[in-house]
Amino acid sequence: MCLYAKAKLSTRGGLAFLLFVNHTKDLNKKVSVSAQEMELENMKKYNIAVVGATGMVGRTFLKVLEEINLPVENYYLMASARSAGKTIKFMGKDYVIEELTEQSFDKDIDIALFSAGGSTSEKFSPIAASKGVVVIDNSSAWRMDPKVPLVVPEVNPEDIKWHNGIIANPNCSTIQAMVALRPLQLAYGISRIIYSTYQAVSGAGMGGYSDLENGIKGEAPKKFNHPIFNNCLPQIDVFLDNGYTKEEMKMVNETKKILGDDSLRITATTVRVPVFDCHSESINVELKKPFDVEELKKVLADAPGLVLQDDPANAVYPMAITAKGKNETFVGRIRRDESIENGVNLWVVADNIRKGAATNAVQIAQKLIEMWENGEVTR
Ligand code: NAP
Ligand code: 3JM
Repeated sequence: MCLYAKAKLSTRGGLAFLLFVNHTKDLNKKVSVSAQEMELENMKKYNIAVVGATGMVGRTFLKVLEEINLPVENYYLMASARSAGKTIKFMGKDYVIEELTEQSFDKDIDIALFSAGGSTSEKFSPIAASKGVVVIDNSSAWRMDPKVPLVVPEVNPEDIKWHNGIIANPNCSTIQAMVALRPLQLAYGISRIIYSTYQAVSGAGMGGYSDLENGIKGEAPKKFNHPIFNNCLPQIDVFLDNGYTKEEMKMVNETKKILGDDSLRITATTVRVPVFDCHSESINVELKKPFDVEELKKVLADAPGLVLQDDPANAVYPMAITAKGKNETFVGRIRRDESIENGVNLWVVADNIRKGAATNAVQIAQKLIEMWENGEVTR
């Protein structure tokens, strides 16, 4: 099922690696090959900017980029004036942080990975796009724009093809749900979804992290409205007129757009819990067709980017502490919902800053480069 394989010489340790992009579980697998198989000279290299490089997501972008080995000539790391001039170690070098300005994209940049908040993205993404840069944006600013594809590479990679300079990365809670739900949609059809989330403080950036760290020491919160230590906050993002939070409506609307089905009935309750990393979600799904639980588990076990951890007898199920640092999404506690016809319950966990943000965006970049190389998308 490999869609594309490209030679890439890694400078680290003088070893040669194949950059191997596919839609199996080994999305980012590196395969060692001999130097003779390399066609490095012929390979185009790209320039990538990381906007918001000093933040929680931005720093993870850098880690994932170090691991994935894209064909890159130059990286540019950008943040606000507060960080300009500071250095960050990346790819074994010291990079100086540049201030993001209207002139930042006047140089030859192919892809910009944005994670600098909604208003920064609203202002600077169109400027970058107007200069030929493809923006992969982590904020909610563009996600529901009909001209902007909203992409999870395991689910709807073909949507990348109709981009107009901006590709949106979904909300962290939506991404991991999509990886688990798409295989069920394909196998059985989905009519209704009930999301209940248990979200880590890292989803609220450096400020969220500090609130839990300082809260443990008895200090008052700065980022959240209430203490998060020893507490659960049934509010993520602001409240809307319908009584839902913006985070809840992001899950509802983004799910419909990614799964391509406006008729889906969806409700969500999103909760911040005193966990540093990884979001956990209880997902109740009403399927359109009858199913056998063991067959459904097999469907999930075979799905791209998803790992089945479901052995209740041995207390095996996905957990935040075991998902931390991983690029995959984990699913378990799979059981029939006996209160409705064709209902099933899932417990889905992923590293919200990796698959929920940085990993997903870098995978979009990887897929875009593959499409450029294959001629499926023109530069
Ligand atoms: P964070 O830790 O607070 O970092 C914010 C980053 O944005 C910092 O690098 C900051 O630079 C930069 N920034 C802020 N204002 C800027 C400006 N005017 N110009 C340039 N850079 C600016 O937050 P985070 O957790 O990394 O999240 C960043 C954004 O990513 C969020 O606001 C959200 O939109 C998005 N996000 C998405 C997901 C997802 O689910 N896909 C998850 C989490 C976050 P300084 O260090 O210079 O201040
Ligand atoms: C996750 O600009 C902001 O206030 C960003 C708020 C934010 C978002 C968002 O709406 O872009 C913080 C954390 C997200 C997100 O992924 O939707």
